[in-house]
Amino acid sequence: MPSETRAGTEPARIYITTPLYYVNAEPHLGSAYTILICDTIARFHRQRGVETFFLTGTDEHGDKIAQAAAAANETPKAYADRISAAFRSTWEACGLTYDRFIRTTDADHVRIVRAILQQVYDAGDIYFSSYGGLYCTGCERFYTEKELVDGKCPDHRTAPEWIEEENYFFRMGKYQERLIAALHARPELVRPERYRNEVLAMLREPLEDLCISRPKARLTWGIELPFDDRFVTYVWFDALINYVTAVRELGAERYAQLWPVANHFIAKDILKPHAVFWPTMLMAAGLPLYQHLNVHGYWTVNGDKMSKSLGNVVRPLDMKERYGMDAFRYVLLRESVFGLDADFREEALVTRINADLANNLGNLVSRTLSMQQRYFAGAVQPRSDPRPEDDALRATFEAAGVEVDEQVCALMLARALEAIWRAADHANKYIVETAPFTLAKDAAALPRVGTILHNLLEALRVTAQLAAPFIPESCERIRDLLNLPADALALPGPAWGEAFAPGHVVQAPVSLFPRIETPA
Ligand code: ME8
Repeated sequence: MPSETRAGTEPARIYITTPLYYVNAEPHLGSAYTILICDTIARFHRQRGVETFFLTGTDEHGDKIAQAAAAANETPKAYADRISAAFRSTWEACGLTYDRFIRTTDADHVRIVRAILQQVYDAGDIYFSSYGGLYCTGCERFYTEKELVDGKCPDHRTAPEWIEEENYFFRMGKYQERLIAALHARPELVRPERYRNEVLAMLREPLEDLCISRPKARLTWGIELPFDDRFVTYVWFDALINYVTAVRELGAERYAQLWPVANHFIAKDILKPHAVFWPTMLMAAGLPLYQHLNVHGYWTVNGDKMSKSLGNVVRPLDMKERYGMDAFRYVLLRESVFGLDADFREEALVTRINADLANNLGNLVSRTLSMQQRYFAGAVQPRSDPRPEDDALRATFEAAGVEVDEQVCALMLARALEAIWRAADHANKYIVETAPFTLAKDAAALPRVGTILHNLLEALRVTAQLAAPFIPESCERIRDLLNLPADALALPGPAWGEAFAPGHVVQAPVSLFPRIETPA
């Protein structure tokens, strides 16, 4: 999804990935947020006829998982099977439209990791050496003294252990200059810009080689190195390769088409592996770089870091049950700016649902359909005698369409939603200004009432079309209420005024977004 993309010139394809979530925790607000962004962007492109491939899955090897399995009294495989299945069933219940759910224990992935390791080893970019260093088990990586804060891992706030052992190393340092050059040649390789700047700042220090093995004496839960069976692969060298595995398995032609349009979505916590380890690994394997690494911020809950110990973990299925999936999607996408941190508060969510979904969009649907029912038994009337206010309404929706395209391509999903809701707001004001409920008292004015309602049905159709990637279920219900065929929300679709033939019957309203009453 190049940002230079504009309406009408979308790329013919896009490959979208979430991180592969560790199976040491169940799905939560954070993992849900990234996959919801990906799902929205995948739906957006699909709706415009762009071929999309959307990947998610689970990261299952390494110390962290082996320890979580031991704590749960299970074998690592049985444990990974169980939690991976929980991710899959949660995402399915959330209606997410990924094309493959990959597991790092999948046979095709293991085969491709081993093939790439062998290739990089044969090319001389992996060597054997002894190394002593400060190792954080939480991060599964060695830290330099400089990276520690008060002698502790900045993420886990625990003191790393000194570990000395023989291991295999990837000559990552060799690729430092090439990586810097790539970041300069392609400024949008890592975006938004603040994260590109962070990566460039990391690269001002000499880039050390990367330890990519763990001796089996310490860890057996991993992919065995193809050139030394006494070692397993470091979990990041294994997991990152999933992005290639998934499209290689589609055959040479689709791989060649999809890999160059790879768009990874992650949060800032895993910037270094994705912006430094991964591109240098790709260079060593002789593969092109991804198109964009899209980095979003971190969610807190009521101002606190989300954690099991604080008991403030927000679960997507609880939110779905309490408010409906679309409402949860809407609020996460509307209340965050891509790249910046955001804070989740349930009261703010309720306020948003009531204001934007129940009042604004919900009212527009119910007022329009109930008048259509009351005055014309649901039958659409011809549009006649257009007035300036009718043209203004159409122009607002046309402009919203252009803005949605631009904002989604620039990852500004909240701004895209704002544009749609501004248009819906205009439609509500159009009802007040044109006052069809007053005009309808005069039989001679009924043709004008028919025209106004026809315009409002168009407003509903276009709102559903534009909002479909964000709140898909509700937009399908609107389409259904309008009695339009299954493909009616695809873009570009018919021009304004041409979607409803006179005599077409629409349904009576239902409440799409009930108001949420909060205890006084
Ligand atoms: O890092 N706010 O997996 P992980 C926003 N297995 N996003 C959040 C979040 C929060 N509070 N918490 C988590 C791993 N995320 C590796 C990835 S990829 C080859 C391997 C989301 O389960 C966000 O996408 O710790 C973040 O980058 C990811 O979960 C980390 O997931």
